[in-house]
Amino acid sequence: MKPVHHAACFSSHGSIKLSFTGPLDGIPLAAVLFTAVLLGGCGGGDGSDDDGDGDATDGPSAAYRLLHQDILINADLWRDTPQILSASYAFEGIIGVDDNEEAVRAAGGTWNQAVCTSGAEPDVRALTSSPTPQGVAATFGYPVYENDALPVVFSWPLLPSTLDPTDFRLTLNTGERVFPNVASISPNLEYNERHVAVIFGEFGNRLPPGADGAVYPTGVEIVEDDTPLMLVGPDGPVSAVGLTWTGGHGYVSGPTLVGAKLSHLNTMGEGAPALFAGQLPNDGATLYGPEARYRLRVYTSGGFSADGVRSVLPDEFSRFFRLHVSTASGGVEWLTQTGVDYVLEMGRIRILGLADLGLPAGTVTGDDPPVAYDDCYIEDHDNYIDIVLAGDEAAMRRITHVEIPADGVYSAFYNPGGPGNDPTPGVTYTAPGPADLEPVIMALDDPMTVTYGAVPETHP
Ligand SMILES: [Ca+2]
Ligand SMILES: [Ca+2]
Ligand SMILES: [Ca+2]
Ligand SMILES: [Ca+2]
Repeated sequence: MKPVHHAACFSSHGSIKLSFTGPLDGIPLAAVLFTAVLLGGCGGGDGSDDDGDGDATDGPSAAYRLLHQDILINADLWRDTPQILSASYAFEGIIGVDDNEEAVRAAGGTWNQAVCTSGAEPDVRALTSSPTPQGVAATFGYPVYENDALPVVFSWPLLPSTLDPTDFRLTLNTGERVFPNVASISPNLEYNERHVAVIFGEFGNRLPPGADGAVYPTGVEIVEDDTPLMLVGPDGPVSAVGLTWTGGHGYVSGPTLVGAKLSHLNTMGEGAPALFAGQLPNDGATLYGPEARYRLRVYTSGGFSADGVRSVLPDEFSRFFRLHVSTASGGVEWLTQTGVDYVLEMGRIRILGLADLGLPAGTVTGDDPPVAYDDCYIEDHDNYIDIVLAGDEAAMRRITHVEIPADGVYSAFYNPGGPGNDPTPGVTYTAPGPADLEPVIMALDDPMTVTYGAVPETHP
């Protein structure tokens, strides 16, 4: 994980409602928000010393509080009703580890071999998916040490200020009930995302179900705490208390698709607070220009990576995916390649590539070498990938499914507990995801999104 510096202080007292009446660009909003935070001033008015060292006198880190303001812009609704779409025990013991190979391997993580085209040293995120305790403190509020992970994937965006570890009661196969140590919207933190609560805690081990001594979660329930978890639907916030999920074990079966939604490409809500915008902008318009007209966003049950560590690259559509189109005669045509005009009876479809990953190739930031699509590429490692399309709307309406064949010439996806490209012999890593065929939700007429927001009050 890239280091996140505590550059901002933020008063949690008071907020004003914003009503969004016109087109909004997420990037300027992020800049405005960041300015507002700075104007809000620093100081221990809430009794926390905000030094982020995680001692008992600290509240959650300032960065965490900045991230958990209630702002949703053009966030997708993935179903008609509030639901948990998945909550699989993801991976074990690798969250909160010092960023060196020895420590990561000792914790059961992995450390990739990676060579940058530029000759530069790889960012540590290109080498391991294990974040440091300090990195966890920035995005989850407090440091944790060798914790396990579980993403709770919702059908509607959540109201970040209501998200706490006390919202999630897990039942283990032993009958024990546990709560996580921390919870965050990270890494699904753009204003048009925020559907996933990632929780870290002590949930189990890597032994398979049925083995002597195996410990793993069998279910998750949203329970009522002082700030009941809220999801935001078409009529505003609703309580998530009582929602449940059972099953799912990352060492038995890897991540899958839980949604695929086709929309007119719209960058409203792209972006995040500046502290967290290292891989932004990463939208289809930024990567592919004005030809990019449609966004087929896939939503996943866990992190998606070719090996658990390495980023998915914007030019890797055909490595992982194909699209199903229903033809006028009732048959199925597969769209498998980027940069090809598929000419159907009802018009043309061209797959430009993938987005919501990282920056476009060639981008230069500071003293870093230009971004390249290689082993050292860093994406946002969240639960969304966009398949960016050009062509005719009538043809788009014939897209029925996104498929992950995960076989033959197609690679499977691993969550961040996967083996990497140089696994430690004898260590159990998470399993690859299965073949998957996800029906496409048509959102060309009704975009099925919500916007809801408040920003910290400024003090003139
Ligand atoms: Ca809560
Ligand atoms: Ca993203
Ligand atoms: Ca994005
Ligand atoms: Ca993403």
